[in-house]
Amino acid sequence: MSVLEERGLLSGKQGGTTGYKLVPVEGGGLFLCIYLIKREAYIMIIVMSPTSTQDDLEKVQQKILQRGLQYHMSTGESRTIVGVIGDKKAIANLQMNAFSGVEKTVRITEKYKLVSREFKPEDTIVDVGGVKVGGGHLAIMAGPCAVESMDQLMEAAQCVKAAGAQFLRGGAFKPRTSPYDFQGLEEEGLQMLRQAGDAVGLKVVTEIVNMNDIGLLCKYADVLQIGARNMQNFQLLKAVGKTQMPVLLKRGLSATINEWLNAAEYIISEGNENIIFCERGIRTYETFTRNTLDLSAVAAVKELSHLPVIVDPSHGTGRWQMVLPMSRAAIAAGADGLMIEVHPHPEVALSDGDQSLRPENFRVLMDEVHRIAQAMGRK
Ligand SMILES: [Mn+2]
Repeated sequence: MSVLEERGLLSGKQGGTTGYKLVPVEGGGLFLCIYLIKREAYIMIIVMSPTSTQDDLEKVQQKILQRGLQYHMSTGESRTIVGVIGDKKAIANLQMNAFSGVEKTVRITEKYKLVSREFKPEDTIVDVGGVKVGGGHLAIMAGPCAVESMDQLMEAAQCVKAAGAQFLRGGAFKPRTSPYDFQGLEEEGLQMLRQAGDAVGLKVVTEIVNMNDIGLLCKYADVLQIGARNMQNFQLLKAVGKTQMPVLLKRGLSATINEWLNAAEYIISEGNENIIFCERGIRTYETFTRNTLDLSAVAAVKELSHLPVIVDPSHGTGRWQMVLPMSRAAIAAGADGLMIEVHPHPEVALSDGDQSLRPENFRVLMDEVHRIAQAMGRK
């Protein structure tokens, strides 16, 4: 039990909207983040410098109390942290940076808090059964748009594994634009995915479209994908947030970066921080490409959040010819990985054949992407 719990200041709940979290800091020590995110609550973190004195600290504490605010203390090995909680205006007027011994203050002003880099400065690495996503690791997810048959899936799985991918993607539940399009093989498709993934040694990524299917999906998948059309299905977001399953959160067709980060906040606020963002293109006036792949979103998310972000240039462009160049660009822009549609025979694919790579082209892609990653010092 921590000091905070002993004093009855906080419940020791990890995750959720009220609690605390210890984050290791480079060079040793721990950074304590306290979060009491009730409606209208406002938080500022004061980081004391390693050379600050007890007198400095007492002056800071006095000032906070004088203004009618509360504080919570954390004394780490190398840093003392003061978490200030209370009225927004009163906190804004504290002007703590002027105080002796204060290294910096961090205000968490955005609506999204737990996903923000202010809350957690270090990159989050999502561990998918031993395969790491984020923190410099390169995650490649590849496979057909939809699971069609065991033969098709095995052929795809073998080829993407041989080329160096770690994840097999494939849709068993397909939320299609038209109700007359192929809707997926459902549980039979999930079984095939698991079987193919296990046979060649790949983790399985597949989409969840209905919160009632969570039990079923958790049984077969390693990563739950929330598709673009469900990015603001808040009930579904909360439901996956109640699990500890890694979640691949695609950006909505017309979602702003702020809305996307808030969608992730729905998941993390339920206690699941295993979230991977996936940029998959947004709708613009351009019609040559299926969507406009927004690679600037990669840089933005990296700045605003500690969570990993990967890129899907297949849906982002809708044209197989553009998948390789945009994959190179995505990795160069700092993406933590790629999601690529690969089909052994794109000409007979039941969905998204136009944007699916043939195995030989996927091999070229993997080779080039690895060379770019290497040049950038990635793992
Ligand atoms: Mn697709």
